[in-house]
Amino acid sequence: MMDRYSMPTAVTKLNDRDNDTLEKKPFKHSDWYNEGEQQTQSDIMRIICLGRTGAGKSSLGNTLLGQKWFKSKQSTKSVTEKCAVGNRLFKGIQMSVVDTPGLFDNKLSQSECHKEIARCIQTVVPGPHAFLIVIRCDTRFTPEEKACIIWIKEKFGEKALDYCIVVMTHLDSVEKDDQTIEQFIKDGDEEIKELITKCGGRYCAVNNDASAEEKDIVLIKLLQIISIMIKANDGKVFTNEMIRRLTKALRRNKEAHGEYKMIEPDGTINPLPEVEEEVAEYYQNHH
Ligand SMILES: Nc1nc2c(ncn2[C@@H]2O[C@H](COP(=O)(O)OP(=O)(O)O)[C@@H](O)[C@H]2O)c(=O)[nH]1
Ligand SMILES: [Mg+2]
Repeated sequence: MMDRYSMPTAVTKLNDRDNDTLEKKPFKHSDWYNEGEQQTQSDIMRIICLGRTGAGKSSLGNTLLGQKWFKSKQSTKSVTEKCAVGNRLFKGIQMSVVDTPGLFDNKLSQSECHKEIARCIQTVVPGPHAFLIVIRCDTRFTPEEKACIIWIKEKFGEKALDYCIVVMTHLDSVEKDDQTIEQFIKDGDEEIKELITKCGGRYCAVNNDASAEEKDIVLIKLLQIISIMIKANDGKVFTNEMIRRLTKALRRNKEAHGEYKMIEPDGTINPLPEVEEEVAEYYQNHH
């Protein structure tokens, strides 16, 4: 019988390439944008980490940024956590990474959740290039994680799945058992396969405790998956009615009050009340 789960060739090819080749391939902005285009604000690669508390979002964010930028915690007891932003210039690519609180935990009220969405999305206008769905490969899938596709569809719409990549943290625990991630997925939970399949077969695995060199290799793989995904999305960032409304609210605010400092040097976000209201209103009308 054929395996229910099969990876698209693009991803398989990436896995087959050896790391030497990956390291030697320089990254150019033209991988994402047309040759000759000047780098502007909109050339920033915007990535959002989503997942439950304890999934490894902040650690993954730090792996991507190459430094301990976001606070990461041992305890899964969530203190009020907020979205935050970090940046890195990596192999010619200016990245902006947004860390989020556990939006899949069902611990936040609807209005708190929508506030966090507003806070997160206003830092990635005109839209993100990628949503990373962060899960762990050392613990069982939680019911909230199983429902994450429904959550994403509900909050961002079906099209958002074209921009999702599953990132599995705690790869060290799989490797400790002398397994590869491919074996782990193949032999593992049907629901993880389903999640990966719903995300177009796009996934990668990371040990956030690995050496800086190993982590940069994972980042290169991830950037290649994002690159392939962007091409499949005709070079377009993810947008929807909510993001368009939020973008307009930001513009109106700028016209009325001038430039405002949305992101502090430490990565914390100053939310704009008008944007929060716009997003809250959008969700009221769409539920
Ligand atoms: N061994 C190992 N520990 C990890 C890995 N990723 C995250 N952690 C740990 O898992 C815990 C939760 O991670 P954190 O990034 O704070 O999760 P978040 O709540 O999703 O932001 C922390 O103690 C991290 O140090 C990994 O790949 N391997
Ligand atoms: Mg965190």
